[in-house]
Amino acid sequence: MAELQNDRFLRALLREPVDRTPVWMMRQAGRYLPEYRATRKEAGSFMDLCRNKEFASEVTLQPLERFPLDAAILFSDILTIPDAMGLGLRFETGEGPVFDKPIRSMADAKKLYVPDMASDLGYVMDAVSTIRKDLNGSIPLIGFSGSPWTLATYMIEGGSSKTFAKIKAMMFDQPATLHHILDVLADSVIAYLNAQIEAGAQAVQIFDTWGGVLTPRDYNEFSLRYMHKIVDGLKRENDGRKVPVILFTKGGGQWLEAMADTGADALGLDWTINIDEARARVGNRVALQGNMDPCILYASPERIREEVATILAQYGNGSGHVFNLGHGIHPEINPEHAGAFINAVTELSGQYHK
Ligand code: 1CP
Repeated sequence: MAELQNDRFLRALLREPVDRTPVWMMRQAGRYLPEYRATRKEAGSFMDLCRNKEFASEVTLQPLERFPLDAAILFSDILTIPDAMGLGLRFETGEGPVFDKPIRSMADAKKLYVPDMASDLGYVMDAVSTIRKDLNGSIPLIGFSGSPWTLATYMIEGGSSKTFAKIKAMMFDQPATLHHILDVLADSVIAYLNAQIEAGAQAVQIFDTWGGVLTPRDYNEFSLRYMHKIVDGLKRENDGRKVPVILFTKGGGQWLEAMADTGADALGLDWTINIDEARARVGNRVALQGNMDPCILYASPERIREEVATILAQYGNGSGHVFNLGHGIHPEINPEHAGAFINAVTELSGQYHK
């Protein structure tokens, strides 16, 4: 495999020296881009977009044509795993994801199985290898998965939730059922991410979007424990290069030390913690990714640049920082504001790496 032209993202995740702070945006391919909306229309539905490797590659590359990003992320979704388990996934317009066959009992849970990566999820691996080919050695490709806890919220609630009433009732009243579900999911995520790595993903991120709704005790028992199992089961090197693992728990700022104990290479931060404090707490154990409030992108380009400067100064000198938003970019954001953010990072960060 040819050398990467730009590997500062992978180097920063491993806390190796870089010339400037690398940057990418969660949800960088998506609805805020008119070209994405056009391709999605052409594809028909969101899942049709994910299942077609040419379309998936096209939308992955769209933000790279606009902005000098240091990483690409596979265009897919975290819900591909429960979909492959036969739960009947639909994306309703304006309503988000819906599962026709949610998991509510031990009898339902016992029917779950680890999907076959080739026959059930081969389309994701085809997208990974197509994107790698189309990137042509320019920047690294990130693979991803949801955390078992986050996937289970959708599978048990039957879709998005604000209260997490059903999964929490199961957690309190039928913990053995929930543990069974989480265990099958952890094994599925290990197989899924290893298959993405073998297909060409050069780093992987675990999205624990809903871990932050748990008490510290429940976070340890129902989310972190399974992410630890995943990190232990991942292939950490491929094609002669380390494959860094990023763990992102939204709302997880209070648990960084425990998250670092999993052996992940980097932790994703949302905007509810100061990055200098996070750095002081984790020391040299992990790199940090984040953590600008995505709502700053509604402000003026000048204000966006100021915020970038503040976060860069807070992190301070040296490698180990990947600049990102603290969560995904919102669909209403003006792409020019996203550009102002990315340019600010590329222009202002060199001084911290002399
Ligand atoms: O076009 C559309 O209408 C679909 C919108 C959309 C997009 C663009 C969905 C449905 N998924 C995606 C792509 C996606 N999802 C990516 C790749 C694109 C990129 O990052 O550039 C990734 C990494 C995800 C991950 C994902 N999906 C997460 C974890 C990250 C996060 O934002 O917290 C979650 C929670 C989902 C579930 C999901 N899929 C889609 C929607 C609208 C949702 C969220 C539903 C909810 O809020 O509960």
